[in-house]
Amino acid sequence: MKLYYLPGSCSLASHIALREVGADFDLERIDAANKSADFLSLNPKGYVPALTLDDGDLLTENAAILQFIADSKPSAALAPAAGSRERTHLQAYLNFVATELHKAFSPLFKADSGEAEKEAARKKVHQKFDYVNDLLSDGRQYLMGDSFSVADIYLFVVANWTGPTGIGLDSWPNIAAFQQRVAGRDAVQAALKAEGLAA
Ligand SMILES: N[C@@H](CCC(=O)N[C@@H](CS)C(=O)NCC(=O)O)C(=O)O
Repeated sequence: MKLYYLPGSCSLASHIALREVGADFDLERIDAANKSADFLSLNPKGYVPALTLDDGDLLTENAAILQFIADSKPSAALAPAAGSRERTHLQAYLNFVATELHKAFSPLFKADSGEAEKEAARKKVHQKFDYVNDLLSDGRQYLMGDSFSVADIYLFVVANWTGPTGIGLDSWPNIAAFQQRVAGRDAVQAALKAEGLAA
């Protein structure tokens, strides 16, 4: 298996999940500003994460890759059983992080976003994080309760973007505590280190 990635981007979630399940994988960093013809012919979508499997198949889309990785090692318990009601809740969280939170941040990382667009993006990020902070206010450790899942990995990665965007986590103490909990995991530290991001 090989994971194509950009340091600290959403592909970090797939990277962490691979380490959580103890997968045997290679990493290849892409050059976002100058994507190689090889990468673009492999993945015409042109973005990461992209995971090539040993039989040559290519998986894309973080929410799908994360579930594939979780299902590759059920004993790691990173996702409820496929087909279960709980799995649908997990998919809802993955979808929320991907389409609401992740995409809310996008204008803040684009060089051509204007200040009005960035301000609207910050407002949206605040609304989404208010929701997550409220969710975590019932004392649960993770999105699904006390069971750590691939949705938490994705949330951790996106919440980390409050650092480089200057948003910070001061407004959301429950998310800040969640970040500390997830950051303490060996797989998370190993992935951050491998991407040159460890503190
Ligand atoms: N729909 C995709 C979006 C992936 C995505 O936004 N990837 C970003 C990094 S977080 C990327 O590769 N950006 C570089 C680019 O698009 O050139 C998914 O959920 O996996």
